[in-house]
Amino acid sequence: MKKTWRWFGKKDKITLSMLRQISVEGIVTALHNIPNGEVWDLESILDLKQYIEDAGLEWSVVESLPVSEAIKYAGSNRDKLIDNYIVSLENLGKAGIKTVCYNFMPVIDWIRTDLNYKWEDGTSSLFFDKIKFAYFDCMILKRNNAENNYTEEELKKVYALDKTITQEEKDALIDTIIVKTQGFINGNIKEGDQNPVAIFKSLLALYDGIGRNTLRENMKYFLERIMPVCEKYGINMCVHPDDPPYQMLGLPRIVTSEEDIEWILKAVDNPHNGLTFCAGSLSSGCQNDVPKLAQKFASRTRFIHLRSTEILEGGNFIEAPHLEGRGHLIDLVRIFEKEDTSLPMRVDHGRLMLDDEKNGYNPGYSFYGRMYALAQMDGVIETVKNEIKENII
Ligand code: DNO
Repeated sequence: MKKTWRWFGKKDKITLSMLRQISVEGIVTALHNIPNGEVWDLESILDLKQYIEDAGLEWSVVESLPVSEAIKYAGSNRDKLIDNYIVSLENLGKAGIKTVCYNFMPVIDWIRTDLNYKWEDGTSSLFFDKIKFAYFDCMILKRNNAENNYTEEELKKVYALDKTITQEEKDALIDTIIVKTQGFINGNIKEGDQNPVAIFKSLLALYDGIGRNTLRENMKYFLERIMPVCEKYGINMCVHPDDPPYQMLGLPRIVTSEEDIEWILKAVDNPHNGLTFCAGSLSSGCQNDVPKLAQKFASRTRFIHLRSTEILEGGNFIEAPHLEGRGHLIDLVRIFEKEDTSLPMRVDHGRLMLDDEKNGYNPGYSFYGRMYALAQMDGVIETVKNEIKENII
């Protein structure tokens, strides 16, 4: 595996020279300054590429080249937006950057209710609390028929929470779910936007009447249109699973399970239509046996996110330490190292620890936390390489 790191560009407080010191080999990044839907021009791509190479690294993966909402819900301007996407891919291809991660989640990318869940040892991590999420859905968004998505027992807890929750806690929940989490990965809503709940609701309304089948067809349409440019330049598209991998907020989610992934890979059966194997996202769905999925989809995997979660009682889930939890990362390294030793891998979502918070590093995208996880995985990778060499596995 090639050891890569998600870096948020020249403004990232974590610098490339820091990454050189901790054995990172490749960079995963995007042109974060270009608004969603606009073309990534060749000059900007080459400029960032050169900046990365000057630091002795390479730009291994684009994460993400975002797919605009109108492509997902098939708005009237989707063809124009796909044309722009194709030009961006062409420019990336000309620059020799050939692995492109994207997702096809409507409106909202990853979802957590808590970005600073405290562990007993003083570190903190991301957390998803089903009741808090249901509270956001039923009592803050007041989505039509939201109650139908929760059990009676869950709703009782939601109503009980309503009696004790403070305005400050409500604001924090809104900020976490639809502003902060989305904000630093270039989501639909940015820090400073007025009335994010109203913006969010109008985005949800774009998907009224759009179910899983329609979204699948729209994804197929998008993939079919971009495959020729991918073939021309040898670009591998790799879709990121939905995080968490189940239906939420009445929105269709279509990259959640073995059946979903199989559908996508078969619908456009082209080696350039590949997968980002995000063990963290997949492990937070109880339907998924992560090593089994890795085994099945290894040959179409183009990029790996090593991260693990633990599903807790009541539908909550937490980011597990990288060597624990439902991600079974040691098994995954064995599977993927046998498949292709050059697959780019990044550790994902480290804890906040030591000086991470003080230095203003983002939850999930910490420095010390990810460095620690990278060192753990580095040890696993070297051990597995040796197992393969000695014919032990
Ligand atoms: C969250 C990330 C996602 C991912 C996108 C890819 O931490 O894994 O935001 O980058 O879904 O498009």
